[in-house]
Amino acid sequence: MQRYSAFSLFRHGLSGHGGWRRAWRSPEPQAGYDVVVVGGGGHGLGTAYYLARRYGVGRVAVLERGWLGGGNTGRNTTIIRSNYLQEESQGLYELARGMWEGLSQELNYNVMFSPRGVLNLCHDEHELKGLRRRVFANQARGVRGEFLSSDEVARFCPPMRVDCPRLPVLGASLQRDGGTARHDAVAWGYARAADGLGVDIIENCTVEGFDIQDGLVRGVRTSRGDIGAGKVALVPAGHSGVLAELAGFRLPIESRPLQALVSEPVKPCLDTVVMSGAIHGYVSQSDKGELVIGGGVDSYNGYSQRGSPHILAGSIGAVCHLFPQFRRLRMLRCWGGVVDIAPDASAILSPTPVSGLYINCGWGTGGFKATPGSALAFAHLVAKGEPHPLAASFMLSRFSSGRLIDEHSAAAVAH
Ligand code: FAD
Ligand code: PYC
Repeated sequence: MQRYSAFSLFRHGLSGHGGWRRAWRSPEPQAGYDVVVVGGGGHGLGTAYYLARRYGVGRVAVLERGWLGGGNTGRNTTIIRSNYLQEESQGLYELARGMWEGLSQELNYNVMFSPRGVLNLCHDEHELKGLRRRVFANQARGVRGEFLSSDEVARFCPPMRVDCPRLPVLGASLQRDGGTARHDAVAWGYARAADGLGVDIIENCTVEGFDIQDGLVRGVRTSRGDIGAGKVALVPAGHSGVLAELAGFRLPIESRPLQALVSEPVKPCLDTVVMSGAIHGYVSQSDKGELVIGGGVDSYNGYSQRGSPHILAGSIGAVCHLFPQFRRLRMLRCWGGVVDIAPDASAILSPTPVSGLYINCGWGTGGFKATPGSALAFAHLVAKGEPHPLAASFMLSRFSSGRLIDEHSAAAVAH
């Protein structure tokens, strides 16, 4: 891999920047691999990277039906935090949050991790109690979090109106080491580093079926031909149910559109992330100056990468309530992604009823923050055939044992 540094930037500058190599190759699919990863989002590319880097798996391919990061990885609003309620989630999300701190160095690619703090607001007494409980649960297990009174919120985030008569801000949880990162860079950084370790990244390659013999997966059928595989690792987010059906089993997953939008760019005016689950709105400011705004999921299942206009209108209304000065901004663009939601709002990293076939899904509205931890834990499961210690509770078996990991209260956006 051609390393990026201030020196290499200077050296290439002397020759007009004509000498840079492509960040990753575009290889033709080989006849077979030790592991085929399906899905070229952050989680799939990260899985391939850790399989090669940490677990020494030799022949790995990532198959992506479109372009890298064109799924939810490139459509999300980039919020990173680990302030979940349940112990199992705190372990996995905090593993990921810690990994963000060194990810740019590990990948030699700037993922622009910005720990600018994440505020979760509460607007009534009931919510306040729930949020305090979550802060205590976080503090008890070493996840950094604190509770701010209404006055403290006003001092921490001066542009926000905390005394709005209809929706007063009674307080907020604050995770100071949460923040944002650049979503595309995460996909590109993992792709480049994985490619440097010999992983074949194959775009425009849709998996259309599986070769399963006597309950054991032997390969995948794709739009670019059949590819043999010792193991297959599915990481298709909103299309998890579609791939499970092709492999002959069902998942407890609903796929729903989730939308976001950005304003025209303005000068720096908001230096933290503000979220309110109760009024279905959240906002942060990107490095380009755009306000990044999102809201709740659509109320019906679907695969459309656009959503219902009234959901967006509601989110904009909520944000303008908290920040009346944003009312005058023009909105630049909006989009949607298809998110994969499990009944307990927690992820699934698991073997499947087909031997050699593994699945990583269910991250729903909140999987971007988990990308490095999820990818590492999934690579562990696929390479060793046994769960990573921090992900052992996230198997499919929890839906028959009843040991659910209920995170509805900690999901950032209302389901
Ligand atoms: P994806 O990036 O969706 O990758 C899956 C890939 O699989 C896709 O590229 C798809 O093309 C490919 N694929 C599917 N079927 C096939 C097939 N048959 N063959 C080959 N390839 C296939 N999370 C947060 O933590 N913070 C946030 O602020 C946040 N905001 C969000 C805002 C929005 C609007 C959306 C939509 C999501 C948000 N999320 C957020 C959730 C987050 O984006 C996802 O949980 C996460 O990005 C999932 O990553 P992934 O790599 O698993 O999926
Ligand atoms: O999970 O923190 C989150 C999140 C924020 C916006 C969408 N998801």
